[in-house]
Formats: sequence, structure tokens, C-alpha cells
Amino acid sequence: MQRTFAIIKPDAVAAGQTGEILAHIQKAGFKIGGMKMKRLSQLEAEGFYAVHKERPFYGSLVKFMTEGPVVVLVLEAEDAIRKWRDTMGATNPANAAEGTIRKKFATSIERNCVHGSDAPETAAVEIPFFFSSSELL
Ligand code: 3AN
Repeated sequence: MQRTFAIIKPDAVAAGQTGEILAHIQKAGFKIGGMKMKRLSQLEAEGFYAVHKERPFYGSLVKFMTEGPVVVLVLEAEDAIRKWRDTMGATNPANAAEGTIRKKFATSIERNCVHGSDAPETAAVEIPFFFSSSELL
């Protein structure tokens, strides 16, 4: 079993897509190991996306991620990191495969409805960024 970190982003939460995305996650075979709804502070969003600090879209990304509530999740499955990246689809929804969450719900490369850790080292930082060990079931 491997753990990955996921976010249902503000665009999808505001559009009332949380339930459908959670259903998609469960049908894909993930166990939900942790889940909460919260609004990211400016500092949290800046810290979470610090690797993108030098990218031209950083300011806009931080603004987007703080515009409304998100759902943060820990997902468990065999090969969960790769499996969740496949379930989400490509970063740019224009390139996302049929049947993926981003193909169905994302509206742009920035407003792409979900996040997923891209490697074990990333998941190892992102999970404790939002969850204490007592919140992981
Ligand atoms: P992914 O979320 O698929 O791992 P990253 O890590 O390259 O993609 O990008 C993190 C987030 O930054 C994306 N989910 C998206 O919201 C935003 N983003 C990435 N590339 C762009 C871009 N070219 N323009 C605007 N926003 C972007």
C-alpha cells in the first residue's frame, strides 16, 4: 500500500463537484485515509507551491488556490501515486485522456480541479503539510 496526497481545488468545490469527484476516487479503488475541508491561507498556498515560486503563473496559482474552500485528502492504494496521476489526467485538460477527472471537470491548465503528488518524496512532504498522524485513519 502506498499513500498519496490529493486536493479537490476551489474551482471544483465551488461548482458542487466534490461528491462526484469523491465517487470517482472510490470507484477507482482508492481508500480514503484522511479528508478535510478547509480554506488555504495565503501562507499555506505559497508554502505548498513554493517549488513553483519562479514560474510566471505562481501569483495567479496562489490567488486561485485561496479563492475558496478545498478538500484535502490522503489516498491509499497499491502504486497510489502513479494511479492517482492517471486517474486525474494531464495537467492541461486539453491533453487529458477520456475518462479522467480533469477531462470531465477541469476548465484550464490552472483551474484543473484536482492536485496529486508527483513522486514519493513529494507525497512525504505534502501529506504532513496538511495532516497530523492522528488524523490519518
Ligand atoms: P500537476 O498539478 O499536474 O502536478 P504542476 O505541478 O506542474 O502540475 O503544476 C501545479 C499547478 O500549477 C497545476 N495543477 C496548475 O493549477 C498550475 N499550473 C501548472 N502549469 C500552469 C501554467 N502553464 N499556467 C497556469 N497554471 C499552471
